[in-house]
Amino acid sequence: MVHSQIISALPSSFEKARTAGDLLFFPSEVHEHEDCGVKFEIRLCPALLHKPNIPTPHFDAASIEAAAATKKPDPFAPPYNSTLYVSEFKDEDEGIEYAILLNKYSVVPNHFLMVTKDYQSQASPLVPSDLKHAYSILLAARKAGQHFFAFYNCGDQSGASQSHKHLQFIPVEEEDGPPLERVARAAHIESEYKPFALPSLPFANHVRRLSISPSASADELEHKLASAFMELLDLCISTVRLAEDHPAGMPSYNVVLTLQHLYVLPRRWETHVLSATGDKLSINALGFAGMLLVKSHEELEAVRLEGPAAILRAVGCQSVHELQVNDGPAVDDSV
Ligand code: B4P
Repeated sequence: MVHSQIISALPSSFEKARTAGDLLFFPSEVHEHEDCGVKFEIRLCPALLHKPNIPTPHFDAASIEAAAATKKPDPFAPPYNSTLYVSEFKDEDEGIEYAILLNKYSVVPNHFLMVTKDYQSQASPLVPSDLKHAYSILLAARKAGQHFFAFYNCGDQSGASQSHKHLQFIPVEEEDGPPLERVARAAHIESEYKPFALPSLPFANHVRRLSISPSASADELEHKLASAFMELLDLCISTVRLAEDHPAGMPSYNVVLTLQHLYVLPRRWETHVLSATGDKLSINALGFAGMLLVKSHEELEAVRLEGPAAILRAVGCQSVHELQVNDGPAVDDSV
């Protein structure tokens, strides 16, 4: 019930926040570019050049403590801006409280966030309750005839700009989700119950097909999503440990969740320097879902020239899926 109320409250909340000036909407246009079998959507949004640039936070304990000491405001801690606030709820099993907030810097209408009310780190993995509620929101949207997917930018190199745990939800026009989802749906896989990789993509990608009945109980939903996530996270950690030039520290990764698939994409770097312009392009989970964001025509041309898949390979990891499938996840605990 709470999940469907979120979906039904979105349009009026969005208009109210925009009219009040608390939500900034940046118009954009989408350019398609096919690469490695993916119909990438490159969104050109020149207005974002005027958005204040939030530096990527560091997620180690010392940096978080230092940020707290400077009393830098945390936009995802209560009290919330009343026009960006949509609702809140509590997971009765885990006792975790969540708030639903509209994205203050919106490129797509009705883009919203599910944040933990208590401070949790954006470098921490998703927990079963996060996954269950995220999926339930996607399900509620589908019941209302709308299509959303969820994403999570986890860690220093993931493209996250806020250190307080937040999952994001963005609407898509097509029933078959973001561009990456169309590739996953078309994939012939060996088993519905095992992780797989999309071999046409030049970067490491770990995917699980979710065979979840819309009438599944909350417990069943939580169990299936949590075990799928743990399997993918194990593979992601194994991929990172096998990567030759991976930065030291906790692994960073992006998560994409649709009604049919869960994806974990390991990361090496947050940004890619475009060879044609020298500009730094920040990539988050949306980039791996097949939706890249550029702020000028020059950046658009530079992305087309270099190719979105090669850019994602540069900020992602090399796939070692074959090795993992043949030998089982190679986890070196000494690293
Ligand atoms: P993060 O996980 O930390 O970072 P992000 O999504 O990569 O966005 P970033 O902040 O780096 O912005 P960018 O210029 O790249 O998420 C933080 C989220 O909280 C963001 O959605 C942010 O806007 C939002 N937020 C920050 N302060 C807030 C506040 N006070 N109250 C409520 N929300 C707050 O990108 C600009 C925007 O475009 C972002 O919303 C981004 O998600 C979106 N975007 C990026 N690529 C896109 C694409 N291909 N298509 C559509 N939208 C895209």
